[in-house]
Amino acid sequence: ADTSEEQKFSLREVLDSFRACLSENKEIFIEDYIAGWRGLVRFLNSLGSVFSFITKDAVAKIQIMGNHLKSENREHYVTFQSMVKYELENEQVEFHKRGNLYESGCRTILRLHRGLQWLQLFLDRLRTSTEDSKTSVMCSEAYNESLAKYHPWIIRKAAGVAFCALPGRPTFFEVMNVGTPEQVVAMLGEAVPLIAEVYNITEELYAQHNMLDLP
Ligand code: 1PX
Repeated sequence: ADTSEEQKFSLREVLDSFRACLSENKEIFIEDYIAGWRGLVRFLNSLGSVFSFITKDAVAKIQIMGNHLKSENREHYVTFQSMVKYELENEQVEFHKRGNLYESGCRTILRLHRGLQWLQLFLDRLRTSTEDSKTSVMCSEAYNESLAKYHPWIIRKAAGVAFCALPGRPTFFEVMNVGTPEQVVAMLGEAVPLIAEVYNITEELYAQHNMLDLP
């Protein structure tokens, strides 16, 4: 087979990873969750280098989690639930001030988790959009309702500039590589509730342990 074809990103793979990350008893597998994020980063990178300041931070966080998955403590980094238990019991979580536990899994996943809320809001807007809807507007609305509240002015400003570089809806749908616009909308209809479920389970877990504001 043509390798360039095999390498081609499809948003379906991302969806498959987020589906695989949910266990039967509603735990979240770190490895699949991170695989989902790797796919998202690949997608964003394929849209151009304007977005590299965004992917750089996501890549750094993916890397931190990758290190945990390979570390001698990896048996504790199977699910979010096992990670939270392990890090809390071993005082690997900072609650008040950012210190030298910068690589804690809990604070790292919290950042990605906030990004997932943006994704859920954005994909839902894409799903219900019409041909003349602007991706940049959908993207910034989703951002303002989610990640923006955690970001300082300078990052919000840079994000706003990057959003303006997003391709229009027809190109965006093509790059997703899922098929016709109707097929994209159908896939989004599956993706949004799935991502919402992963988001909600994580949110509840973090709320239970008062970890929604980790520095
Ligand atoms: C079909 C749609 C697919 C789109 C894929 C897009 C992938 C989204 C990637 C979003 C990554 C967001 C992670 C943000 C983590 C974060 O908040 N980090 C900040 C705090 O980190 P710290 O360790 O210091 O506590 C950090 O300061 C962030 C820096 C730069 C990123 C800020 C902009 C985020 C914009 C998110 C919207 C992505 C637009 C993609 C357009 C398609």
